[in-house]
This record gives sequence, structure tokens and C-alpha cells, in this order.
Amino acid sequence: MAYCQHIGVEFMFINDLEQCQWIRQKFETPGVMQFTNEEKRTLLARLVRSTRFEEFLHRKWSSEKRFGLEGCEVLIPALKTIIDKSSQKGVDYVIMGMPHRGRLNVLANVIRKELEQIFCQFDSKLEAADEGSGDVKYHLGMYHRRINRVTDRTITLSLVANPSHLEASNPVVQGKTKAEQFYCGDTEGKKVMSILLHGDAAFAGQGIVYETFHLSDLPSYTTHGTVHVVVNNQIGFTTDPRMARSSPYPTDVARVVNAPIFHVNADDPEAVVYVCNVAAEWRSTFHKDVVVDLVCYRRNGHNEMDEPMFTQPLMYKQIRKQKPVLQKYAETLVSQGVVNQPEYEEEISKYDKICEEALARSKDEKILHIKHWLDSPWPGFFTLDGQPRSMTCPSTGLNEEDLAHIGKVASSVPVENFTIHGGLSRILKTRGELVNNRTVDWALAEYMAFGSLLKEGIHIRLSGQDVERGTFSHRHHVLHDQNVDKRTCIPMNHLWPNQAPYTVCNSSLSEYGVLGFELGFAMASPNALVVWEAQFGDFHNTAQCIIDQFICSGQAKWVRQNGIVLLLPHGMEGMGPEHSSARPERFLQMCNDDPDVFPKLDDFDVRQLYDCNWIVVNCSTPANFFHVVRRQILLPFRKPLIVFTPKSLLRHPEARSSFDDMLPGTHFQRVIPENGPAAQNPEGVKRVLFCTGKIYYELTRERKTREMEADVAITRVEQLSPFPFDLLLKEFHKYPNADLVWCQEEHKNQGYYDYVKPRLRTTIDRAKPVWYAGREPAAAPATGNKKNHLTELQRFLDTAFNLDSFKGLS
Ligand SMILES: Cc1ncc(C[n+]2csc(CCOP(=O)(O)OP(=O)(O)O)c2C)c(N)n1
Ligand SMILES: [Mg+2]
Repeated sequence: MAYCQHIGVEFMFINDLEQCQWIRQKFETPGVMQFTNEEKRTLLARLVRSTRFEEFLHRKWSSEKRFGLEGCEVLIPALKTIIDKSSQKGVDYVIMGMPHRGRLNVLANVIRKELEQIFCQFDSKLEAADEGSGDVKYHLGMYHRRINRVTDRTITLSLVANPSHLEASNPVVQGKTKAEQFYCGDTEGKKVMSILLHGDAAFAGQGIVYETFHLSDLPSYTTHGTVHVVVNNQIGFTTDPRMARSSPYPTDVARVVNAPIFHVNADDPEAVVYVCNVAAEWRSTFHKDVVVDLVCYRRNGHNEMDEPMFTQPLMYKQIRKQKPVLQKYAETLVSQGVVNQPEYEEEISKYDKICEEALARSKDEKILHIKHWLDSPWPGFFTLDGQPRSMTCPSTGLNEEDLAHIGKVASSVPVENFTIHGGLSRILKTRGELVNNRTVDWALAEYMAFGSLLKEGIHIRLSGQDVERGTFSHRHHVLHDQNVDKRTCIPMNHLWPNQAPYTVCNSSLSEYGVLGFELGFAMASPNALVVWEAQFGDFHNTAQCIIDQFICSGQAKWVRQNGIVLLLPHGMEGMGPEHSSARPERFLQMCNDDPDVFPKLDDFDVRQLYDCNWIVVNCSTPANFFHVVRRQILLPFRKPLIVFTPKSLLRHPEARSSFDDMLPGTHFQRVIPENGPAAQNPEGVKRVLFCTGKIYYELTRERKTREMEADVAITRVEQLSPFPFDLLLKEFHKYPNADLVWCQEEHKNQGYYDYVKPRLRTTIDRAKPVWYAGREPAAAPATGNKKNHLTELQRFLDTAFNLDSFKGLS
């Protein structure tokens, strides 16, 4: 059949008969691919825009990189078709992610960003109006609400900003899509959908593509089907239409991604539009992923500065002979009498004029506003000019009644006839006893923080591997009936009559994909606490791209804030190299606070948070953890929060907090000063040990054994970054006769030392040395041998408490 000449479909692995029949019917029924003359003219007009946009940019800025679409101009009509069809089926919000190729064209002709705003980006003389580094023009995001002319319905389009790292934005787009669906009650994906674009090489090669596809069947992660479009210029130029039928990928991608792939020759615009209509219909019918593979060629080099003839001379000789698709299609329509030559030329000059006029207007712009390129605006959260509504943070404390109420729910089963496991009954009983004693452990503190925010209307989403139970079996946010299969109960959702929902979800075994997804989820609203927990902190490094490219630098590049929380279990407990370190040194190395400058201290604590790129904490008490989680939402702006969380401290009898430390008026303590005998007589103190996290408990035990409680003060730095210069200065002044030691359990080239030392020295104006007590430098984060672990620990505790350790050194 003629229409099949340029279309190939891979779907035989699908074992649902209805779906197979549906596809067959779409592609095997003779005569289905009929276009009216009006549809053909619309298609031609869209091709004109797509083609002439690239030509315009090329004429005006011939030596600028723009990653043009030449050879795959049909991408624009393809996307517009998917959007038109989806809009017709009821979708009113489309979230897109895409790489470099054709991005400016998509912004101009699909999202309809004002052309002058795009052209401005080519003017290097314009000054940036916004803070931060900004980003190159083909990475910026966009948000636009408009009327879809074909359906006459309102549609919102958002293109998510992305780094160069190909495919990294896939899970981010999915997370944002899921959040938008969640907040508008779109439980089946009927109103909000995502479209992901890919290059062929990145689609085949990047594992994140597959991690993201595999989220699509998990209930708390599915976006109910995504339309994927591949700009496939891998096979190069071919005149053989059969090439369009064979999979261009090295493996059987269709089977791996569990989605049908429609291959279509991009030189046949009508076939492309037909396939895109089918893809959008498939998505709205089955709510499953589908891939449209636009088999095309690339007329220029990788970018406009590249010479493709260097490496592919013969192919490019062929390509140079190839007529552009617009010209071919126009000739076809003229020969069919659908348009005549003057009409076609008129269409071209009309669009060229639009471009010229926009360029003239763009010259009036004096300043470049990256804020115009925001993919996720948060209306109402900031003032009209984008500033926080205040520079203060209210007390993060909570009243006794609410603490007791949350504690009660956390230690009970709030539904009838529900049998929990005997071991869990004991855990809940112990929780109940803690609550009766007005005390919390770690799990309870987390419960209180979450539960109280839910009362205030803040949606909470906790995601990661085994988070429902907790890797260390301490959390148990989802109870399982021991007698009824799959019957569960989430007590956190039974706290208050009109509370916000609590989502707790075990993720797939992925870090890169899932962290990206949660980051995307957190982009959608400032009034949600989105938390990703690593199984063990060290596993975050497989998601390093999301951390480096989005979390650490996202605000600087794309002016958007994000309040995601990372919980990273961390601590040297003799468990071996891979379950010990969340790599604090890496997070600290990427903090933007200056180690050499003592900052101004006016409204310091909140201002400092506003200026930082992320907050890094290691809490030593449950109460402090409770406060920092609540502060995350009570702050008038959003910053990512990195928390090194405990393992053994979850059950440590001393790692408990009283309700008194959580009541109204209390707050997060950036530094917890010594409050024992040493603080009573500070002049007699010979050493101040500065530390963070769990080592505090080992230090206090050792100090007690050695009866040195009056000689050595222990100061806990709970907020590592931004660095608490002000509070540490006070500590320094308090102990005038003490030497200063940074003590950590991590190896010297790891942990906090390299970050803390210069900042402590700046704090004290370099008046004294800052000594080190901790493990030696090492390649691996921890020993695999428990005995060595304990020997190392004792060795550095000896250094920490031997008052002569640093004598004679300078
Ligand atoms: C993760 C990652 N690795 C390497 C690169 C460098 N890079 C930029 S474009 C590109 C080629 C992409 O090919 P393809 O996905 O087919 O897209 P095309 O440029 O052909 O449209 C590469 C390797 C990158 N941006 N991201
Ligand atoms: Mg390619």
C-alpha cells in the first residue's frame, strides 16, 4: 500500500491482542491516510515556518551554533500534530523535554515563544538582568499558555530547561508531569501529558532513557504514557525507503522500552503527520508510551560550524544533491493543484516578514531576562518582581498537643480489623512509650515534621528504594495486614481531617532516574516537600548528573528554585567501603560560600540561606532534624537540602530528643554548643573539638571514660553549608585558652575537613591553627574489616583527647 511505503512499525512483542489489532488497523487498512486540501495546506505552512526559521537564523548569524533542524524540518509539523490531536482528546497541558537539535525552532514554532526573545539571545552585547550564570540559548526552558488554533482550546506548553547531558532531562520531565497531574487530580493522565524528544545516538546509548521508560509502569511514577519522538539522523542519507522500516538502533529497542516504535521517513510529511496522529491517539487510548522515529538526514554538520565532509564525504555529496523536503512537498501540492506557486511564495514571504519585524523589535531590547525563560513559574509564591515575600523564617517549633497527636498516630493502627506483624507491634509499642515520655527518636522526629506540614496543607512525597519501611526498618510508614493480601494502611494519611496528602513510594532500583523524577516533581510547586532517600548515601553517585547539573547549579543557570530534600544515610560503622559514605566532601566542594571571606552578619541566618546554592546539614539530634525539615517549607524561598542521615543513631539510646526541644519558639540549631561542665568554666577548657554528626556520640563517650569533661568542649556543626560563621565565632571567643581541633570519622581527604578548615580559620581571623583528628587519607571511603575499623577509631580518638598531640607543631 502506498502509504506504507515510508512507514515501518515495530510492535510484535506486544502481547495484548487488542493493542496489536489496534495498530494493525491503523496501518493496514487501505485508504486510511487521506488528507483534505486544507490539511495539506496547513502542513505546507508549518513546513514553511520550520524551514524558513532555520534559514533566517542562518542568514543573520551564519557563524553561531544553533543546532539547526535542516534535514528533519518535519519535526515541527510532527510535534504540532501530536499536540493538536492530544488537545482534541482533552489534554490541556503538555510538558516537553528535548535536546539541542531544532530546539530554537520548537520554541519559535511549537511553543510560540516571541521571536524577538529568541533573537535577543543571539546578541552577545546584551547584559543579563538576572542573577546567576545563565545558560546557552539552546538549553533554556519555557512556559507558555495559549489557544490551540486547530482545536480552539487553551493549551499550556512547557519545555523543561536542560543541561548538555543528553537525555538527563527525561526523568525530570516525567516528574514534573506527574506532579502537574497530581495537583490537578488528573489520575489517568487525561489532561496533562509529556512529550520527550531524543537524538538517535543518545536514545540508543544513554541508560537514563531506559531507566525513565521503566518508571512508566510504576503506579507512583507513571505519567500514563509519553509520546517519544526520535530525530533519527543516524542512518544518514538514503534514497532507499526500506531503510525507514528497519530499526536503526543497535539492539531491539522496541522490546527493551516496551513501547511500539513507528519508523517513518521524514522526507514524506504526510506519512509523518499520519504517524503522529496515530501515536497521539495510541497514548490517549491506552495511556502507554509510544515512539515515533523520524528517519531523516542531517544537511549540515553536527552544528553549523562543523564540516561533515571531513569524515563522511560520500554521504554528504549525496545529501547536497537532495532537494529540501519543503521544496519537494510544495512541488507535489502544486502538481496536485492544492496550492499554486504564487500562494506558496506568498506564504514564504509572509513568514520571512514576521521574522524580520521580530528582529527589528529585538534590537530595542537592552537587557536579557533569563526569567522570561522559566519553565515552571510559581505564581503567588514570590512578589511580582520575583523576590521572596520576607527575609525571615518563623519558629519551626510545634505545640505539645500536635506533637502528642502525631506521636499517637505514629504508634497505632488507625483502621479497624487490621492485623500487623508482631515485630511491628513491638516497634509501635516502643514508639508509644517514647511519646508518653515526651521523647522522640529519629523516626518519630521525621513523623512529627511530616505530620505537622501535612496539617498546614503541604503535600509530602517521600520516594526511594524501600522508603516505605525504611532501609533500616525504622520507618514503617506503610502497614501491611498480615491476613489480607495487599491490604495496606498509611497512618500518616489519618492525621487530620483536611490534611494534605502524603505520598510514600518505593521506587524502582534506580538513582539517576528516580532522583531526576523527584527533582522534576519538586519543580511543579513550592508548597510541597519532595524527599528522595538513597538506600545508602554512596549510591547517589550514579545520579551525579542530576546533582551536578540540576540540583547544585539549576538556580544559577535557569533562575528557578527547587526545594528538593536528599536524605543520604552516612556514617562509618565498619560496614565496608560501599555502605559508609554519602561523600560529604563532594557536596561541600560544590557549595558557593566563600571560604576566605567573613560575611556581614545583618539578618545573616536567613540571608545566607537565600544566597547559597544548597543547604548541607548533618544533624546529631532528632529534634534538629525535625526543625530542618520544617524550615525547608517555612522559609520564604526554596533551596535544595542535602541531609546526611544516620544509621546506628536511628536506634542509639542517646540520640533522642525531648518535646521541649520541638515546642513553639524552638528552631533549628545551626551549631549546638557544648552545654556540659566545660561550658560552665570556659576559661579552663584546653581544647575545643569541632565535629558534625554521629562522631559526637563517640567523642562524648570517650571524654567521659577519660574524665575530661571539664577540659574538652565539644561543639557540633549541624549546618555545614552555608557555614555558620557567626555562631562559631562566638564559640571561639568563649574558650580563649583552648586549642582548636576538627574531628571527623571520615578519611582526611574525605568528609568535611577540607571545607571546614579554611572557613574556621577565616572565622577566627587565623588567630590559631585548626588541627585535625580523624582517619588518614585513603582511596576507599572505609575499611571492610570491622577490627581495623575499631582500631582506626580508637587511634584518632586518642589524638583527639591527647592534649599533647599537637604540641610543638605549627
Ligand atoms: C551524556 C552526553 N554525552 C556526550 C555529549 C556530547 N554530545 C553532544 S551532541 C552529541 C551527539 C548526539 O547525537 P544524537 O543523539 O544522534 O543527536 P543529533 O546531534 O544527531 O541530533 C554528543 C555525543 C552530551 N551532550 N551528553
Ligand atoms: Mg543523530
